[in-house]
Amino acid sequence: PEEAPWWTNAVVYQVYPRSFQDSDGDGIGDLGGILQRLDHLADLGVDVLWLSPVYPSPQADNGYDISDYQDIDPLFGTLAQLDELITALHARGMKLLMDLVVNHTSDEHPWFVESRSSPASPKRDWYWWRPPRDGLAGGDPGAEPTNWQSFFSGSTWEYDEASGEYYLHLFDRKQPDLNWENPAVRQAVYAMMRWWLDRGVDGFRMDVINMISKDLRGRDGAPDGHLHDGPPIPGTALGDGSASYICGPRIHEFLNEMHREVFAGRPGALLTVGEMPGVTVEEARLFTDPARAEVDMVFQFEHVGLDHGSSKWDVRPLRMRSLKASFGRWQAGLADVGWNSLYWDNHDQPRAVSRFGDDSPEFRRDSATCLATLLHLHRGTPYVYQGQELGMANYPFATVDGFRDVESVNHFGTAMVAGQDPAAVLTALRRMSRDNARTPVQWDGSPHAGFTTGTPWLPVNPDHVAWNAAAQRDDPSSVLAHYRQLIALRHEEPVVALGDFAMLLPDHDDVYAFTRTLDDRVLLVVCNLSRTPYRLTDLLPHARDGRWVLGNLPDEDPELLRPWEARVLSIG
Ligand code: ISL
Repeated sequence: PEEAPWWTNAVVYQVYPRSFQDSDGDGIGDLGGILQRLDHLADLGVDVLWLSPVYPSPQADNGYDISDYQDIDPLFGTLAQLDELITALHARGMKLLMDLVVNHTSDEHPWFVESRSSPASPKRDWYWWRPPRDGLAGGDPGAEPTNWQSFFSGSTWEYDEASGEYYLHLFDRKQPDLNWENPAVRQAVYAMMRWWLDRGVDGFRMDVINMISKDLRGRDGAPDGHLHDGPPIPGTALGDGSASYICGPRIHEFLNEMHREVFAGRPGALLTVGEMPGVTVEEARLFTDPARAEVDMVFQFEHVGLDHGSSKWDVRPLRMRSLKASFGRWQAGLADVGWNSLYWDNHDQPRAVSRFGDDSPEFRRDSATCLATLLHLHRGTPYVYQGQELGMANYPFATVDGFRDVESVNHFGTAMVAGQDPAAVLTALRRMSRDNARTPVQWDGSPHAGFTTGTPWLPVNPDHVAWNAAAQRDDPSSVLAHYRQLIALRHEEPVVALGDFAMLLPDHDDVYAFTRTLDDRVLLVVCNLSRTPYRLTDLLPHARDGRWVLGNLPDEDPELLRPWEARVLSIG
């Protein structure tokens, strides 16, 4: 068989630069700060650093609104520092993955400024401009070309008085969507990507890349986009347009073209990961089938949607069994072709220890390490989000004024206009807001946790006094030490990277168990996702003869699986 790609035994670490480490006292993390903290990454043993956007940006969505693709925002530093980061990472055997945000630009990007300047502009067609609905005046309620709801509340269409037309923005109004139907747009993006690869970056994490192909054709291809209205969303005047832009008609063609124009034939070990909300297992098989040359792996969203009701703000209790069913399907679906990416945390999700684990003082450490073991022993490439390796938890937001994220702020505003109960909205924000993941990394127990000498842009979690990197670094029982072990295990044991996955006890409510098998090496992984102790040998008799490989609690009683205990045993 062909040699497995290098990223099958790699672990990726995500840095959200604004909250990682500040080096100049302005309260916002920067490249200088990342350069100071590379020892932390080396000590953890990660292989790749994925850097969330550092490009020039008005920061309407913390850098996911880019106004210049080929420079660094002074907020974060300079291109010279980015070059320095590439060199420093490579010297330590690590790689740099840049964030590629090309579904949309900032409205302050020169491309959009030009596009907006006139319907006759040669760049008009680089974005999605549409007239008001037949018979309605632009700007009137309901005159939007389609009824789609934006990810960040309100319509996806913003009216432009000057030209009497609307432009499309799936996210904030300051994030107009690029028109990938236009070949000149695609070539401009590919040229920019080649420029970064020539500079030495090792690949890209591609933001909402499964949304770049949109179906806005009307009957006979006429641009009367209202034919694409989506099903109504209860409680709003808007609809769900996702059928017209999630994995749209030309998505595979575009990604294959990008591969050909940017990556094919390039020397070096590159990595591409497509962020794909709403992607199905069946689509993911196509995206990650090496023979199709699209992307190496995708981020899917099924498991982080299990506690969503009608929206992410309608928080539902999470059944561990549905988590098993979901992960199990993805493991099976991408077993013979394709590849999984594995994540709990990122900058868009609440902290996993608070959401899937148990962040009470008694079980925080054990549930953080249990969840980590579960994830890292799956087949796929694990991603660690900054602070996850320290057991960082959700922030205790007291009032709505504490939130900074555009999604949270817009949601609160919209909910108030709709007459919802402010206390209930605050409760949902506390659980689900993306700002939970965006508080500064807790480096030590000092007042701003070693993150900044100034005032942090988002406050440090008060729990940093006890939960911080300095306290954990030399503690063999820490969350940090456990992550170090899991990462080393993937490097050392081919079965962790490449073994076949088989789910055990699919109907058990609390115990998540599976095997990984490669030739005659078999690992049994058992994780107790609850406060209830179980007799392990009753559940899984073959655990009795297992030899200890790794665990998150001291190896005391082989018969008993304690609350939030995780064990990896060798049974082959
Ligand atoms: O967090 C979400 C809202 O509930 C997701 O829908 C999120 O917006 C989606 O995962 C896309 O995320 C990516 O693109 C966004 C950006 O705000 C996110 O930070 C980014 O990860 C727009 O660029």
